[in-house]
Amino acid sequence: MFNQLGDRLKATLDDLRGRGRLTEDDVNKALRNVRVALLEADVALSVVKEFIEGIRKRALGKEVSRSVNPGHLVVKIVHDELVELMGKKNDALDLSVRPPAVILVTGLQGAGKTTTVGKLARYLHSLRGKRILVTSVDIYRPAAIDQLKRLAGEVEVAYCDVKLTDPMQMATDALEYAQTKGFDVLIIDTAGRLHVDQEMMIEVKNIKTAVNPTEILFIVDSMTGQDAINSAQAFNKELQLTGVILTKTDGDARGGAALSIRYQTGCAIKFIGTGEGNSDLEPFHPERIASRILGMGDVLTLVEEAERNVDREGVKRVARKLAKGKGFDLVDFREQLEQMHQMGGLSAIVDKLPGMGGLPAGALHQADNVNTKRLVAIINSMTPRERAYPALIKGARKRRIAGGSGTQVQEVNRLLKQFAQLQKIMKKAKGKRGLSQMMDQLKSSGGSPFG
Ligand SMILES: Nc1nc2c(ncn2[C@@H]2O[C@H](COP(=O)(O)OP(=O)(O)OP(=O)(O)O)[C@@H](O)[C@H]2O)c(=O)[nH]1
Ligand SMILES: [Mg+2]
Repeated sequence: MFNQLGDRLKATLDDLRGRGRLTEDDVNKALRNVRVALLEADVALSVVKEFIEGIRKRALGKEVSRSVNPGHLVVKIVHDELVELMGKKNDALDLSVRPPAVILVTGLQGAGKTTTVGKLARYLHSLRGKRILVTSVDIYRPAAIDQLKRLAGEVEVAYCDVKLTDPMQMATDALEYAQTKGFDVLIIDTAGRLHVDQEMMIEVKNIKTAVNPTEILFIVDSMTGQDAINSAQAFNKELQLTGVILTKTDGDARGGAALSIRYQTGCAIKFIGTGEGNSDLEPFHPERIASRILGMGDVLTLVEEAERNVDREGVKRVARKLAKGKGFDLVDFREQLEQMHQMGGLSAIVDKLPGMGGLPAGALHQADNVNTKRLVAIINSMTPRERAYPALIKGARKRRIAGGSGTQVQEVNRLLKQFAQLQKIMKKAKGKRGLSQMMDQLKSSGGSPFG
């Protein structure tokens, strides 16, 4: 998400960053570019106008003219205003009620509701240790119930198989079951509906009345841009939503909905869906997203992901090695490959590292597309000495390794190239006094690269 916006903003702001003095003209020129970038990202004109005025006022103020590095300060102002626009801080799910807390999930057809119920169930169960019950009251699409049953199985939470009656009754039955069995959270998946379909809107309002949800979440496809905002507004009016989950952000290059939904509807984005897998769900942190847009990286999300998906000892081992000034070798690379695979690939990680925006994106995406297993097989076919000293690997050795791993010499070459790239990244990170220290530092400064 935000690739185009990020590129444009970065180009504009990089131009300002280095300047010792800023004239009103410089600021206006930069703001014109910011404006175009936001409009291209599909942010509504009214929002853009207000956003730009907010920045202009501050950028032309005393604070900036007195600053030693005015360009830098303007970047910080843009960052702050982006954070403000998206709602300041992460709005977490509020489940602090007498259990079971009920989460009602609603939205248009195909928005990603059922998938998101699976992801949420996994998130709350695996990461928050909650006892989760899910159920579907979609009686209209025959496969809908089976779809959620399968997902529940995958993420290892209970599915409540209530008698097929009407959705309100089914929701009530599921709640009763959750109460008697002592579940912490009941998540109710509903059929997709349009806000103009009165009958269907009455149905979901009835469900709401019957189960008194703690959270009413509107699931919406990020790629629908302004339409996402219009539908969120309409659903909010009928149901008084407690939050929004933006799905399919992985396919949304523009990001307009993410930027403006909060401002235009008053509803906070609580999570974003970043893929089809059950773990592709991220809490929405405006601060971090703003940093990501401006190419300042998103180390906090990376750290959290690492903590979630990765063998901690492995990370610590690499961090310790780096801290000691020891090199990053192919054995570490193999370990990293396996872990990266779990975290969505190399490009997903590099996107979030500060200052890494400039790396060749093509090469990284290519890295993702290569089957991790093949890469691991290649490394397995090396001798320990070769793993420690990859420079040894020349023609004959390459052929032997390719043969041993059932791959081609080109693939061995590619792996060595990727390894060299990563080694460079690791060196850079070490220059910043070690990855783990850098992350700790960022954590304690609240995640802002400005401290
Ligand atoms: N790439 C991507 N695909 C997603 C994401 N969330 C959902 N999908 C896909 O979107 C499609 C529809 O998802 P569902 O969860 O069935 O949508 P739904 O809202 O339950 O659909 P109905 O119940 O028919 O209204 C599926 O192919 C999902 O895999 C996401 O964050 N990223
Ligand atoms: Mg569904």
